[in-house]
Amino acid sequence: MTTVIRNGTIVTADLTYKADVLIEHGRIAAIGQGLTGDTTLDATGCLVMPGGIDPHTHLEMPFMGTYSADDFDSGTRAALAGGTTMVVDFALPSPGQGLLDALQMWDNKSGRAHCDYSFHMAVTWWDRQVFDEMQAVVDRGITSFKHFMAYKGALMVNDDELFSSFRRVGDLGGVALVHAENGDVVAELSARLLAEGNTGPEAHAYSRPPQVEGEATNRAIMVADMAGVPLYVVHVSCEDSHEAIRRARSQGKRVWGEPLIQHLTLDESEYFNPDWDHAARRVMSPPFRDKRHQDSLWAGLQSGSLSVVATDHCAFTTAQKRNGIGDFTKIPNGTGGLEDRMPMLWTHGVATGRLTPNEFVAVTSTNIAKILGMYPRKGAVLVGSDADLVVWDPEAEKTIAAGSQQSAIDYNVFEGQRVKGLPRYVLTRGHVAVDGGTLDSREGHGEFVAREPRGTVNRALSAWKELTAPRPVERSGIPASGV
Ligand code: DUC
Ligand code: ZN
Ligand code: ZN
Ligand code: ZN
Repeated sequence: MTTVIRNGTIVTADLTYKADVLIEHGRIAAIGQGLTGDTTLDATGCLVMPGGIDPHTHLEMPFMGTYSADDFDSGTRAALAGGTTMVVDFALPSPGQGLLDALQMWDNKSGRAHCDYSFHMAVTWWDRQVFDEMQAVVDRGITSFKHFMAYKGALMVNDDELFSSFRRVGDLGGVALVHAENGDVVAELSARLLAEGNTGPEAHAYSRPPQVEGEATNRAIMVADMAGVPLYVVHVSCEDSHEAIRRARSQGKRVWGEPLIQHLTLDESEYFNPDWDHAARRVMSPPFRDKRHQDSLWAGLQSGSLSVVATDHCAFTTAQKRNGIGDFTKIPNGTGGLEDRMPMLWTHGVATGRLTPNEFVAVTSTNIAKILGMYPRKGAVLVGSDADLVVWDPEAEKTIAAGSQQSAIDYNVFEGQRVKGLPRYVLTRGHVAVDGGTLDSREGHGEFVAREPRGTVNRALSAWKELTAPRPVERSGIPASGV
């Protein structure tokens, strides 16, 4: 059985041209003029692009006393409905739990996936066992390791652990990921705010000002430089963090920044909504910022100093959010966005002229496929690539509404937003999962994507050289004690 996508315009990260795409056995078999197949999908007036890759999701994750509400079933349905054909989730060992043990848990959950997926491995504690197991994790095709510099007492690692783990990731040819917020300062600010009677969701934003993110991002960059490891900074929300990334990149360091669609389009005024539920539903870390920071993020995407747009999809129901009534530190942190990332970025990025369609493909798919070592199997429209494709109708419109979403939660942070630019067809390894507004995907269709290490040859860091023990200095005489 072959499928052909006819009469469309192919848009990749670097090319725009008219051609048909022939698909066979889940892969792109030919690209050219006048192709025919057993099934024809009409792409007249549409753009044929690599399916979106969301490298930052938390599906069915145990967190803050509960589990995130979207699992690999509803989460990957949401992804496909919005034009995203692959997610990268975080396998998260609880403190003391082995990496391979945690990986087994994520293997079990991900059997329900409707689209392809991969994992990042989180390093949430450090000892010899973790060090040893990291090799086996890389051998499984998981080459990116996440570190939390916040969530003190739970997921946070200290600088000594960060440095040790970064060195190990560098030696294994992997990439280090960081959630960059100064967890000690956040804990202190949170306790002070609560003690002063600030218990509402707006206090969440005050407990995590841009400075905590800027400081931690700078620190992570310097530690990565000393450790000799490429660094990917997740959910860059503010100029303070972006500025550190810009500077590092201008110095030749391999550092990438990932803004979220939420931070690009929603701002901190959401936390001052008089409706407690409205504000709490938008509590995530880092919090939404003001216009100045949003402008910085858009500028970063335009100039290339920021590389990827993700969601950090970590959805909680209103009932789960209400656990934090009377204490903002108990509101589960997280928002959804998987289904809306591509239409929202098209609407606010491409339709406004801030991004070209090629840049849209780069930041939603191709760049992360390269960073994570799965290009051109993913993130490309090339003969031999997986047929993970989106046929994008730039004229189609809808109003975002929780009532018609795939996500399992009872609201949507983008509720009521009008978007222009939607998928007409979405293909996951050649299977048509979205046809018009209709989702027809299959639980269990998704496969794990093993990834390649980046290698250790060009770590391309400014100051880094192998840290070898210095030759002991020869001295004559031994100083008297106390001198
Ligand atoms: N931030 C969130 O808002 N949720 C999940 C984890 C994180 O870092
Ligand atoms: Zn995070
Ligand atoms: Zn996250
Ligand atoms: Zn299949």
